[in-house]
Amino acid sequence: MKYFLSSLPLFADVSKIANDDYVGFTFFVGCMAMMAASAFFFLSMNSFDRKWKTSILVSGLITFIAAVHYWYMRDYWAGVGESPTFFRYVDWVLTVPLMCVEFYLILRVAGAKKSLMWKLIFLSVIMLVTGYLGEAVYRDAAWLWGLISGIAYFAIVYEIWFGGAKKLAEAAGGSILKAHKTLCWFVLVGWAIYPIGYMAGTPGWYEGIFGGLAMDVVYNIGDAINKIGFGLVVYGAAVAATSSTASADS
Ligand SMILES: *C/C=C(C)/C=C/C=C(C)/C=C/C1=C(C)CCCC1(C)C
Repeated sequence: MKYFLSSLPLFADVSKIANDDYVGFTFFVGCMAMMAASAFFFLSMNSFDRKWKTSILVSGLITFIAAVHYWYMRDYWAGVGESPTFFRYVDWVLTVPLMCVEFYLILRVAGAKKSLMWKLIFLSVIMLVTGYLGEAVYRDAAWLWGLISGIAYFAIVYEIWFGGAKKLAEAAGGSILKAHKTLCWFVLVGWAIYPIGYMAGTPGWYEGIFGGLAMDVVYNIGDAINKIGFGLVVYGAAVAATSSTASADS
C-alpha cells in the first residue's frame, strides 16, 4: 500500500509520515479541519442576508487559504523535514489582514469607516513582515524585529479593545458587541501564542518552555483555534442577528 501510494505524485511525500510524527500529524489534521470549515462557511453563507453573507464569505476564505497552505506545509514537512516558515508567513500575511477585515465588516452597521479597516490591515502587515525578517532573515537581530512586530501587535490590540473599534461596537450593541468582544479575546489570548512561539523558537531565549513540543505543533493548534474559531464567532453573530430580525418581522 505504501509503495502504491508513493507512486502517485500526490502522495509522494505524505506516505512517509511516521506514526510518531506529531508535527506531520497536526499538519495533516489541520489541513482537513481547515477544508471542512471552509465547506461549512461557503455552504451556509447563502442562508444569510447580504450584509452577513460577506462576513461569512471572508470566514470561508480565511480557512480556505489556510487549507491550501497547510496542504503545502504538510508536504514540505514530510519531504524536507524542516519547519515551513516561508509558507507559514505567506499564509499569515494573507489571512491575518482578512481577519482585520472581519472587524470592519461586523462594525459597518455602526458606521465603521474604511480607514479603520486599512489601519488594522497596515498594522497586521507590519507585524508579520517584521516578524518574518526576525525569524527567517536577520536571526541575529531577532529581538529588534520581534520588538517592532510586538509594537504593531499591541497597536492592533489597543485599537480593538480601547480605540475607535471599541466605540463603534458599543454603539452597535447587541449581538455585534458580543461578537466584537469575543473576537477581541481571540486577538489578545489566541494570537499571543505566536509571539510566545517566536520567543521559544529563538535560540538562547526561552527554548524548551513547551517541554520539547515542536513549535510547529503549537502554531498548528493556534491556527486551528484562531481561524476556525474566529469564523464561528462571526457565524454565530450572523445567526443571532438574523433570528432577531426574523422575530421582529413576524
Ligand atoms: C491565522 C494566523 C494568525 C492569527 C497569525 C497571527 C500571528 C501573529 C499575531 C504573530 C505575531 C508576532 C509577534 C507579535 C512578534 C513576533 C513575531 C510574530 C510574527 C510571531
